[in-house]
Amino acid sequence: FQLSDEPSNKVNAPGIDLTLPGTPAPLGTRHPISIVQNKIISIFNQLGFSVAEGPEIEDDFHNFSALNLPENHPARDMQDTFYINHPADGGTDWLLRTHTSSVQIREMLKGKLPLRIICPGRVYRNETISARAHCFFNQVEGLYIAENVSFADLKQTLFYFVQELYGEGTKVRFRPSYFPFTEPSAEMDISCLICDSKGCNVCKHTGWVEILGSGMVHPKVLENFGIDSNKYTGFAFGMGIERITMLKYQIKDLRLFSENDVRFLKQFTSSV
Ligand code: 2U9
Repeated sequence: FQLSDEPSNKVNAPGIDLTLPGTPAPLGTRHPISIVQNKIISIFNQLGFSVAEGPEIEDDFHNFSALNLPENHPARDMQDTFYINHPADGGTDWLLRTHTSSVQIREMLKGKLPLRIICPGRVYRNETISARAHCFFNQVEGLYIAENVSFADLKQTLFYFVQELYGEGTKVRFRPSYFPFTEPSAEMDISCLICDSKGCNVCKHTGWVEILGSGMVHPKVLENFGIDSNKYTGFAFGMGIERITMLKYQIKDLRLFSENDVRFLKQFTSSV
């Protein structure tokens, strides 16, 4: 190898100008759902929650029965399940998970307590596609089981989450609700960020928008796994990431998330 002071012929060739800037490499951007999912994960990481993942194709036990939703329970109808029956499987009723609670069930089956996890992932429901509904969407569900976990812990955890995600000063309120897997159950609203609670279409002129469901884990769910519900208690929550993202960025149509139109996608930037 020899160093040469002579510039190469190519560099000197006519029409070549080394002072011109290079061709810019097109940079991709993260999908808004990924941006918000990463943000949610990092907030709950600060609170000691770790991420758990599981399969999208599930069986009846992990998606329903283990969650206090026995066969013929009317609440099963609420979820419009996609079933997959393949004769080669010897009649096993496979289904596409309708929530990521099935992942929490898999973690509970490992038998280690305390448990403090969040489960992000895609879920499926047989719904007609519109601006407000889709047959697949993304959820983050959370579960915390330990000794002395109270409803006050649930409220403070979700309050902190909202301050981090939507900004300090965002108000929250809890309304009583019903889920088969939690008792008591509550839905949480935040003060409307679109109109500063003055009243608009998004909050239907109430000043509040619902963002998640939550509750204390039903003792029956704990007992299903041999957990002593007198010694251990827990709280759980679930939210749709699309909904959270639509509120954060004022996106009006759910279908934009799955159409892959770059004019939409390139508007989002993130540090994570
Ligand atoms: C276990 C025990 C309890 C998870 C929960 C909700 C309330 C809830 C919905 C929000 C909007 C689903 O995406 S959505 O349609 N979820 O309201 N989810 S409590 O409860 C659990 C989970 C696992 C073992």
